[in-house]
Amino acid sequence: MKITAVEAIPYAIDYRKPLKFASGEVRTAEHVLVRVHTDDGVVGTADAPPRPFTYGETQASVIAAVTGIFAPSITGLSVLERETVRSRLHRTVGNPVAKSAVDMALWDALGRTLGVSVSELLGGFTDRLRVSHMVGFAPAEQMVAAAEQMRDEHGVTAFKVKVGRRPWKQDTDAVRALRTALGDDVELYVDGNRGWTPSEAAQALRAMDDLDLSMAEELCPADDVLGRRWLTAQASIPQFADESATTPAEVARELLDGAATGISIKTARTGFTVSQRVLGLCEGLGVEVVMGNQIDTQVGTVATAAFGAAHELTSRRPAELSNYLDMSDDLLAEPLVIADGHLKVRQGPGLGTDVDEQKLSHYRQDH
Ligand code: MUC
Ligand code: MG
Repeated sequence: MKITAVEAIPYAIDYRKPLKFASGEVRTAEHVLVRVHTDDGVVGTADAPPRPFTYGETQASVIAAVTGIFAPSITGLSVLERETVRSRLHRTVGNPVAKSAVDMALWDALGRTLGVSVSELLGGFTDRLRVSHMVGFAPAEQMVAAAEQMRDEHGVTAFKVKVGRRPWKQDTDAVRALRTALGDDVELYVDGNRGWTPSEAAQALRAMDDLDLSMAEELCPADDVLGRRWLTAQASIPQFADESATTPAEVARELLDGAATGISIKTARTGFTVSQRVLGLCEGLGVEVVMGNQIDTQVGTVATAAFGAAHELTSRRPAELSNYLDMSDDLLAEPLVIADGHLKVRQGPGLGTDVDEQKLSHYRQDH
């Protein structure tokens, strides 16, 4: 059960359709596959999707943190010593994506060692999640077509629409076109990725007041301290914090400041160990959560689904699990399936993230 090595393998897979949003765009998944090896011959796997525009990490910085700092500090520990691993990882500030991949690979190794699924180890609440799809920037008719395709091919009826462009009317027109085309029964919500000022966000929300949005995410930056409080105080729908709430302390600050009324949990940046702390905090404060998507591959999506399905609160809202469908290829040996608007959690042992080794050797960039 002892950790003998931690590998960080860079790879790149193109998107067929890039995802564009207010803080950036992703054309290629330039990620790092993290593998934790144990002395029993067990290998735990997780994906690290660096997002320089959100957390400052890059593929190179993830590899440097994992191999240069984290691997030496946890080698020799047992896979059961998760809290010691967490404490050692958190001696280093920042690097949330690198830390999370090590944490999730460790949980995968633990599940494989014990012969049980990670979702059951975490809580085992349900075996499937309703899926929400993120619709990126494009002309309104293309955004409508993308949503209709997801509905028709996969039965998805919940959509997060990217907003935050200037002038804001192009976004509110696109959301209106989606509501008109998809009808009243689909769930629609918006994510601004910090693109607007608080006053632009207030105007845009007023312009969409009749569109029955279920929530709005990160419309303006957390650094607009009073502006965000002002916006949240007047909003008629919950204001979710995403990239402004990446640690339990940031979550506490955003909520107690009145700057947000809901929290997006992303396993890609808080792993399983810290995501459970964020979840407990939200539950204690009586705050809703959504399982977010860090533009995840199938390996990352498996982790989000395992965590989301493990707990009651995380399985209430549709989880953002479908954007891997826009990739040209993936690493999982057995692809995920979204049907009737739901994704079933992988059965164990571990996370069930068995990687296709031929694909990995094709896409890896270190040889
Ligand atoms: C989201 O919810 O913001 C965009 C950047 C990122 O890291 O995640 C996405 C989606
Ligand atoms: Mg977001």
